[in-house]
Amino acid sequence: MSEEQHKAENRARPTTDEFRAFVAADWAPRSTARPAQAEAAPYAAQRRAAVSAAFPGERLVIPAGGLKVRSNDCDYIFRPHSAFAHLTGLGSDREPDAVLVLEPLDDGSHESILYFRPLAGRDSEEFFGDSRYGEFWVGARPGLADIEAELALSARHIDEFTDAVGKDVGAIRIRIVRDADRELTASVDAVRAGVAETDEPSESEALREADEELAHFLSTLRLVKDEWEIRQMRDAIRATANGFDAVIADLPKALERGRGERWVEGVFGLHARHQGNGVGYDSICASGDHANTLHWIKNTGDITDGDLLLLDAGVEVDSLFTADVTRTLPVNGRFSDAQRRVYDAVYAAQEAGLAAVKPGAKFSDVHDAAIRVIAEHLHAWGLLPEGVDVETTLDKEHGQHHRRWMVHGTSHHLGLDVHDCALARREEYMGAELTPGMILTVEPGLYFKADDLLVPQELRGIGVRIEDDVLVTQDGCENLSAALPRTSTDVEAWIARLAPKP
Ligand SMILES: [Mn+2]
Repeated sequence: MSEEQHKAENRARPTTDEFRAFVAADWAPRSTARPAQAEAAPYAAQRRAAVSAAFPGERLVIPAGGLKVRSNDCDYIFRPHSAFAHLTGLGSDREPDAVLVLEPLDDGSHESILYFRPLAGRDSEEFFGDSRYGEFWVGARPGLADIEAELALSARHIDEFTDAVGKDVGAIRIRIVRDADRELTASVDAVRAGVAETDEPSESEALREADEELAHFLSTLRLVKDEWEIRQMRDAIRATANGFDAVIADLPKALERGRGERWVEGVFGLHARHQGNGVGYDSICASGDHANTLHWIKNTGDITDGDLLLLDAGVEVDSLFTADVTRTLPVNGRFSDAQRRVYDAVYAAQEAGLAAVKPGAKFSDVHDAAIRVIAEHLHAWGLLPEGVDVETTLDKEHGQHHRRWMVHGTSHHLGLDVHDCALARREEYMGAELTPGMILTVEPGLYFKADDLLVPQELRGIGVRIEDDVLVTQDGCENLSAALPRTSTDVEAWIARLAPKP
């Protein structure tokens, strides 16, 4: 019995044979209709083929991960590991404890096998008695034939996994994505070591390195998106734009009710949950000086007349692809002169960054272009120290004074994870050439903290970021989030349209 089950045991009711027979009987037969093949299935198959080609003759284990306890016998909503989602096409809340195995075949290719927990019979204790997996508690799951039809791969019961993964151990190299499921990884480690517990440190180091090569490959496999992934991103961004519209329409209420940041978080979250799986990361709803705390997700503050509201939020669609958009909004509908000055500087920096997004340019060129404009404004406003000009501050070894007011990078890859392709090495990321199909953010900002004595009084407490999601095309880029107004005057018109003054 797991600890979670044990904790719920004090509320369990004993059952009799008579009850078990009663609860198992007289249900309509289950449907024999199989689900249609998922739209994602052929794309997932192509990705698995790329993995297969890179690791011929090896057994590759990609777990979905298990349910995570929130407290006692309550779990968080399940989200499969991104590598698993990418290689199966399975999205929100599917399939806890499942494991994808690429099993090597004699011809050098692999068979894709999904080990998972299929629907239990109505004559089982699980059917009515298991609050974590039972049909009475969490609903029916697919059967083996359902999964095979949906995903176009082989499916087996999870109970067969342990024997299958250990077959011909020693003769076949096994690699596993380690961070998806700790327990399962420990069991596979034990299988590989051929012992019940831990093995020699040097050997386990070699195993770990082999596993890291697999994780790295799977992460970089997502650098260039296929057409289906690009469609998911368009959907996520469209839903995100709707969420921003809803927040703006509700700004008067956010000001009225107090704890306005929470109101904004809730309104965006409502639309994220309604149109997609939810938010792709905790929304940053930062009003006034809170905008200068880069990851302000507490969202406990009021929103008051005259504030700028920095909203950094993205809808994650059912396939788990997420948008990541930021707009900075004058909550009363008009930028003050100082706010507009900062906003327009950030806008100019973003324009420079967007112009740098094209095939053949380096990823880091986008930041270099944007940060130069930031530095130019800081210099023109007299904020850089005496004797530090634009070239000096941009010097990577001796300068960097501008980073006091924009310490973060301008771009990251975006996709299944908000910070996608996180295991790519520096030369594959910052140092790599932009390639058609890549999707990245362009998000410069300027942050003048309320207690920053180096900046003039009128700029203190102003924080601005503008963030868009950009697809690299054959000859430049497409701003996928262009539907959200971006210039200071367009932002004012947007607010006037959706939250007109009475
Ligand atoms: Mn971002």
